[in-house]
Amino acid sequence: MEQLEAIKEAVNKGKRKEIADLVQTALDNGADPNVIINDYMIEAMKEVGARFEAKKIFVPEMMISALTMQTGVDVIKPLLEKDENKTEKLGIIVIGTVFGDLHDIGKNLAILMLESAGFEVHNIGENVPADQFVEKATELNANIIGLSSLLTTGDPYVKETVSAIKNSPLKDKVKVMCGGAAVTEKFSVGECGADGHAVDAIAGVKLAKKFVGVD
Ligand code: B12
Repeated sequence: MEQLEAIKEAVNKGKRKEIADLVQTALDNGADPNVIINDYMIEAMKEVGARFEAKKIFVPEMMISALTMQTGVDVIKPLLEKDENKTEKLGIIVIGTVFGDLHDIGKNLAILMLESAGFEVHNIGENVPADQFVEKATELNANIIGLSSLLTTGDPYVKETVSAIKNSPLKDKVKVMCGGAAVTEKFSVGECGADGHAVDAIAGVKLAKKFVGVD
């Protein structure tokens, strides 16, 4: 579909004024909301990241693409949001981006998908120190803590946060899952001791369901 390529192009080039109409038209023509996000918007952001790395663009352009993606996701959001009539929750999840890291798009998408799957999710924001994950999960009696990390400079904070959780009374009550472009299964589970790693938001939902014993 022509609009799907136009959506990718709009995120890539940061055409923020055009994105809402493009997404709405694609939806009206029957495009799947998950396909728009995963196969076109996220793909565009990967290309943006690669151009940034190659020094072809700089932080402002990266920011405009991010805002464009957010504007597009806002159009899709109501279609993915939880069914308010579903009263029984699968579990309580606390999610934040680790200390030093301000990236929030992936975390927010993971939250959207987890909520639409039936979890109660508490977004504790970005640049979150280790002890705040522990405090919030304790206060809310959470079943799962989700960490998002996009910067490799955040690796020590992923490690510190997982350690803080595993050295707290939450140890036997809460499962920890990690996501975001900077973390791998090997690092987050193997080196930091998290209970699981999710390559994307869909994998995050599968993992969270596994943690609470639902399939
Ligand atoms: C957009 C962007 C920005 C925006 C962020 C805007 C925002 N509101 O988030 C801005 C411009 C602010 C920015 C700033 C910086 N950025 Co930046 N950014 C990106 C970019 C292009 C896209 C990230 C993104 O949103 N992707 C789309 C989302 C949907 O994907 P995602 O985050 O991976 O999330 C998915 C999964 O990973 C998963 N997921 C994510 N989190 C979680 C959590 C859980 C619990 C679960 C289950 C799943 C999950 O689900 C999501 C959906 O499937 C990436 C490139 C890239 N390839 O990632 C660089 C990138 C991450 N940035 C980078 C850098 C270097 C920076 C800066 C340091 C630049 C600078 N010199 O200032 C600053 C750091 C600021 C800070 N302190 O955080 C580097 C990091 C390199 C590294 N190895 O560490 C990257 C990789 C670009 C590059 N190739 O060089 N950035």
